[in-house]
Amino acid sequence: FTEHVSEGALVLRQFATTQEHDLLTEISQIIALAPFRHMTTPGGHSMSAAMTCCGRYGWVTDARGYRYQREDPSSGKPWPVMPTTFADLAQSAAQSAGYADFIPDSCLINRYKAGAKMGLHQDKNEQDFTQPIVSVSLGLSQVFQFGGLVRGERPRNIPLYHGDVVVWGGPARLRYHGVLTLKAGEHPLTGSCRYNLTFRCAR
Ligand code: MD5
Ligand code: FE
Repeated sequence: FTEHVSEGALVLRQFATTQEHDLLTEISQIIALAPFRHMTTPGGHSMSAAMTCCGRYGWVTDARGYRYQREDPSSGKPWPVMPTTFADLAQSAAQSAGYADFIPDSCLINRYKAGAKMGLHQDKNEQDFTQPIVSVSLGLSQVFQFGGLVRGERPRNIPLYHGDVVVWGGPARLRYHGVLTLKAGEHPLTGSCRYNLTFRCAR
């Protein structure tokens, strides 16, 4: 079932549950090649969410700034290939939301453990803001904050559950957003964490 959160933002509840085991198996294969790591912001803070990537471009942050790059900075090697199950899921979700020509070239995988959060920010390191972003939530639920186009606007809180897929496009594409601190819990498939897959067209 779908929920319209705002103009351009569509929550597809349970859209990814049929592929849940495949998605988690693919994550374990990706992290064998490109392990989760806590990257550093340009301001010198360690991010509380652990991250890795797959696809042609990976999103990275370090003292030099935020950017996309072809190589995993931890290994110097290209990021793992984006699995077909990932790309197919992202494309079919985008298609359901009216973005028939979305071809993600990047997938950021965030792992949140109890206490981890992501402060309000905009995703603006991509070249083409007419392309949507697709996010897939797996494991523990976490409260998503959906803000406005300026940081000062009070965000709405939207809980995201295992299997939920969100398509952020059009006027929602550049909205401020974040996730509140993950509460401790246990999920039968992911244990004590939440994973989020963020599919983007970087170039
Ligand atoms: C997460 N990740 O739950 C979120 C899901 C990130 C990030 O924010 O940058 O890694 S992506 C949510 C998103 C993306 C683009 C636009 C909007 C939300 N929005 O308009 O609210 O780990
Ligand atoms: Fe974001």
